[in-house]
Amino acid sequence: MTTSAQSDSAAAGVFPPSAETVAQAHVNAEKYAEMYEASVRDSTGFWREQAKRIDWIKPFTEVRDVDFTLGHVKINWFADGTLNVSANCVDRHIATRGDQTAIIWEPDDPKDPALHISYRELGEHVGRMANVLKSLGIRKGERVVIYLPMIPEAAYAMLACARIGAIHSIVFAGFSPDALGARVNGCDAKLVITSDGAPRGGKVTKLKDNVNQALLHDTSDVKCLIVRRTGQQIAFRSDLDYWYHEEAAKVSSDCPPEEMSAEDPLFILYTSGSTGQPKGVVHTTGGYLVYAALTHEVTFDYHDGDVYWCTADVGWVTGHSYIVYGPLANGATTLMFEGVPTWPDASRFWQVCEKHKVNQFYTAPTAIRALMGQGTEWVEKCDLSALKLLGTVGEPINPEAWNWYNTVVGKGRCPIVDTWWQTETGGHMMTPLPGAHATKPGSAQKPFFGVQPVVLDPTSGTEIEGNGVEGVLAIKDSWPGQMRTVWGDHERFEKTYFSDYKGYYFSGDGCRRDKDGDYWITGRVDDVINVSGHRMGTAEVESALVAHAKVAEAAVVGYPHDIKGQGIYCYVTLMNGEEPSEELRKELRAWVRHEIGPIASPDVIQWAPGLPKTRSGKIMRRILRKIAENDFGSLGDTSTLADPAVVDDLIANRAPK
Ligand code: 6R9
Repeated sequence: MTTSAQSDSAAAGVFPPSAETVAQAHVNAEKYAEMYEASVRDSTGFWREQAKRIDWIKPFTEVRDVDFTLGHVKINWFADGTLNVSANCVDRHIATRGDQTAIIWEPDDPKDPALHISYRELGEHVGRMANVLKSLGIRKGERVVIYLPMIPEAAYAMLACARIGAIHSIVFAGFSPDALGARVNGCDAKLVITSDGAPRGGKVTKLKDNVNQALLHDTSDVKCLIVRRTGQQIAFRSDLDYWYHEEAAKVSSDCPPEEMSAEDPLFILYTSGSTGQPKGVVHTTGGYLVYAALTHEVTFDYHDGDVYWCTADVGWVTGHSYIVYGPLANGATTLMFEGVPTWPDASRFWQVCEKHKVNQFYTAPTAIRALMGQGTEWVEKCDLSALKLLGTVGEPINPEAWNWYNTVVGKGRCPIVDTWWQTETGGHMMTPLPGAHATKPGSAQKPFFGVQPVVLDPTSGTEIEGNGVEGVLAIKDSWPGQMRTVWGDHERFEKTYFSDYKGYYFSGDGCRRDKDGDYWITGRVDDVINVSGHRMGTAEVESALVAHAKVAEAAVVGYPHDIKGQGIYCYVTLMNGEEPSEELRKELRAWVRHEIGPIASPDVIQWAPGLPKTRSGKIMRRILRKIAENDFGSLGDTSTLADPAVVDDLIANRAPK
């Protein structure tokens, strides 16, 4: 029942939590205020207490050692403590909840049976896989690339690496062989774990073939461990390839966990930035786990016995923190889904919710928008009465999609947590908490415990105080889940995040703080675009395009796209003598997909005889963005261009979207 106070607020775009939500929540408004204040006033005391939620082998004495000064950036949490992440996510639960389901696995094809893997079984799988890794010669500190579909073995592989102290680097299975190869080389991996094929939406990607192509020019001896998923034919490299099921049969499931320092790396995850090739974001052991576990419990208001489902892929940070590490550290039941929202039909998500009685559901705005376009009947025919909470992540959510999610999926009774965070932050940074905040469609609302967001003036870099202000978003102090460095390039780490605004961690996002002090993310302020919640550097797409023999120059920008949030708009200048054609457009699209992967497929390619450049040769992306957005009235000052006529030509010859 909606009270009249609630419906008045709803009309104003504010949705207070129901009395029932507040009553059951771990954190209500008073507790949030009190804990937040304590977390900022006494960061050391707060996190010393929170760190008790995980098991330490040797307790830490020092909570934090942090410096954000350019040239001296260091971030250490709980540094002299030791622990093992897999022991925390698996072993410690076996005594108390060994028979409880740890992972529900829902396969791509709904006709195939789901799996329920208990904590005890998870322990056996992880131990066995850990012993297989050891038998293949993987030692503590070495890197293992995981290139797998969304199958339980992906979680086993992550935890097996953690168990023996190997550092995993997951590459999303939708990435091309080239992108995979670059990441394998980037972290100097000794082993790639993959599968024969990856079923998704009824189609199969030949993952092992991709690995073979990726390693084709590799002169080192990268081994490959292959999980049998589809049973299809593969090209087996006899000296370097191993079937997982054969190796697993040779080892025991008993593998004692390695004692790791809190600051030993747990994983590397490559992510896009505004310049250059993707960088390897490094997360470490103790702080990351404390932060992933606490945010999972508090943001989703997870309670023992709940069934929690995050629809992300483990190839992205969301899958790391909120399918595997956070939930399993909390002894939760976490659902892993191999498929896609629209296959066999647009009710798949909701059927899975009904089938497994999902209590918390966490997805991306792009999926909501895509499903919204299919109509409400796909949702309405499913029983969603188990749902207690909905979440979104990855990009700003437009109020229309938020309202649809709220009314059609949540029936107006499930709080929506719009979680703003990044690969770099390890876990949620700003989000409403279900029992503490009245939500507003599109607002990421309030900082999580220990997070001190500031709105900076983009030019002067000074903090803009007060409410009703807008600027760029930075964070004032460290939190345990923060990334520690860029793999192999600490200087790049400092330059990317600590050089533009001295003394702060710079997020790359713009934001607004409204009159109530609630935060609204306005999108990236750098050359990163967000396509269907996937982060991509325009520079990466540009370098893929110019690698094509017929392309002389390319500039890539984002433009508003109804479903994807942002689409990829490419301005392409051809080599002298090359003629634009539809065929060439198709060829370039296929080329980029091949170079990076289908997620980078250009939406629009416009032939550009010239690009707008300053006299010093810098491409003026601001103008290209405006043209891509059809916003010709506000091109701004074009007088500094070397050849202002270029702009008229680009406007006159816009490509169809
Ligand atoms: C977790 C994740 C990070 C970028 C981030 C921002 C955008 C993420 C958002 C959001 C508005 C939200 N972003 N969550 N924008 N509202 N709730 O997505 O990590 O892939 O590294 O992307 O995504 O622009 O800077 P990642």
